[in-house]
Amino acid sequence: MIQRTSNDKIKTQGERVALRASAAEQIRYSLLNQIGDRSFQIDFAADTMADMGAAAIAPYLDTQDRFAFRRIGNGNGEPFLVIDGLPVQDNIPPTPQAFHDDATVAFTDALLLGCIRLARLEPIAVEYENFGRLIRNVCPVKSAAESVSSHGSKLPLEWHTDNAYEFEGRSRSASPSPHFLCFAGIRNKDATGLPVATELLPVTSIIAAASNRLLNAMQKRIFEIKPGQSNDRSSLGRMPLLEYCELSGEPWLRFNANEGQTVGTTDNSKRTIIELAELVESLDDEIVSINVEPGSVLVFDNYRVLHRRKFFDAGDLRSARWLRRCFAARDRDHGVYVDALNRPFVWS
Ligand SMILES: O=C(O)CCC(=O)C(=O)O
Ligand SMILES: [Fe+2]
Repeated sequence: MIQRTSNDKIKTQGERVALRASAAEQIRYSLLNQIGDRSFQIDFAADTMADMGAAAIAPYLDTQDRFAFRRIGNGNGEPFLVIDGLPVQDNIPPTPQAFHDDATVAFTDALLLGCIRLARLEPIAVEYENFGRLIRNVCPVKSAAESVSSHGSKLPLEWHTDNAYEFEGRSRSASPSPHFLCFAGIRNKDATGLPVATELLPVTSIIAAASNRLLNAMQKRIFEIKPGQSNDRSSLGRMPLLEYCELSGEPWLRFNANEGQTVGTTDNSKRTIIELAELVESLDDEIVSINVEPGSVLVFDNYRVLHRRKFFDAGDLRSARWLRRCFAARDRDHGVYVDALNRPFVWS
């Protein structure tokens, strides 16, 4: 879907699936029926939960909706997909402090995983973050309020790619960066009752605004990529920021504007990082702002958009903003398993 902006450029609005108002109750009924009185351990039962969620949603999609799911998973349509109109879970527990019993939100998780399945993507976790658990609670955590992470709130999360390592399909020796980030909304209000946006900046918008000199420098192997605050993986040296996908020709970017995350080791690389950070800061008109509300799911291509979240006042932590987040890949076999048999979704 596209929209013309004031300067007559085409601004992406992403792939969209808006379910009919009557669908939500039917999806709820179907999913509750499938879940029955069973309890699910998501880290072992993600495939079953994805099947249930997909089976509940699929009958209410029209042809255009199905194509939208296919395009996002193929990595060659718009770089993000928003699904609206899903049923909202009953009996939502208080917002956790980082971790909690995942079984309490199995209904929401099944819908999130169902969307991932409908996009023909594979849910994955990484050993080096979130204790290898498949789904992360993106929520303000008291002890992490000032961290630059999905558990923080007081500081902005500046424009970034999550876990910017090798791209999917590029390296056989290490697990790639998560190709897709997928979020389901459970609560999304700050202390004043306003939603907290997840902001996206398409890589194509950055490329369009960059000088040739900057684009050339971004493709050189002169950058060091440090791990995010939420993980302890080692840093990667001699990486380019910009590469092009061999299959789709789409530009893929790895970048993190948070202090000390994407580092230059030469004058040229240091200058390039400053220039790129200034450029992305200047592209206000290109930002797409998504509120991941209860009943919506956001899937975005972590290689084709940067994302950020501004600082916010979390308010009472028990009713604070809470998203469920899952990484997804196009192919599970592109990653290196920690223990494929016993931990079937976890890459090292
Ligand atoms: O809080 C958000 O909207 C985004 C958080 C984020 O950057 C992440 O979970 O990777
Ligand atoms: Fe992130």
